[in-house]
Amino acid sequence: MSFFDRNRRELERSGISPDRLPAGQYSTKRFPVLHAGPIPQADLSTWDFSVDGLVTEPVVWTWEEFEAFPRVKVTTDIHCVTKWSKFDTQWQGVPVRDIWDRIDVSPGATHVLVRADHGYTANMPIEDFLADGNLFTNTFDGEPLAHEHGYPMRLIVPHLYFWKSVKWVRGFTVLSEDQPGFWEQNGYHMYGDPFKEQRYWND
Ligand SMILES: Nc1nc2c(c(=O)[nH]1)N[C@H]1C(S)=C(S)[C@@H](COP(=O)(O)O)O[C@H]1N2
Ligand SMILES: [Mo]
Repeated sequence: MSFFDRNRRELERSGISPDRLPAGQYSTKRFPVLHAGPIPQADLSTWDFSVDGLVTEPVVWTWEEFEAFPRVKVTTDIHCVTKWSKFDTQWQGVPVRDIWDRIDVSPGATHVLVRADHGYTANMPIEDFLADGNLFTNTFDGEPLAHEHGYPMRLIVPHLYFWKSVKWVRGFTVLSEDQPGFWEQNGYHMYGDPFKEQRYWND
């Protein structure tokens, strides 16, 4: 039996339905660290979060302003394109939907490009950006977010491959068409549904 088959059986034995594990994935209890480039140094006194593009007026929030927004808790599974999945991860943060409700989007908007420190970006349709369970979060499993996992804030979009869950997030640009982000320019799928195994351009 292959490693993947064994892993799937172990999952079932531990009481988690294997339906939750997308094809080609294995379950891990570890939390691997993956990113391109160095870990940004966060300075909360100069940190800001900006929204631009197809909005009637660009918005910039300071750390203090963002911190004041109401938070919710989410428990969810995450799926990385490098084949690990992690079950029942816990996050606390501001729902993306609530941030969206604070901005004034112009007609014709279809997609967003989420931006991070050091120029990392990830694209997605607005509908996916606003999905239930998506948060701008600064905790993981009840602890402050570690530097390597995105401190002071990351996005989580659990229903897409984890490269869309932008660490060190600094804002987003509202677009009238889809535009590839960092990995999407480098061979990863424009959408990235783990349950359809949309890993690379031709998947
Ligand atoms: N800013 C930024 N966010 C990023 C990345 C990155 O390189 N830069 N890598 C993505 C990829 S490919 C993955 S798999 C996840 C990994 O998150 P983790 O290190 O917390 O497991 O972060 C995503 N978010
Ligand atoms: Mo990744």
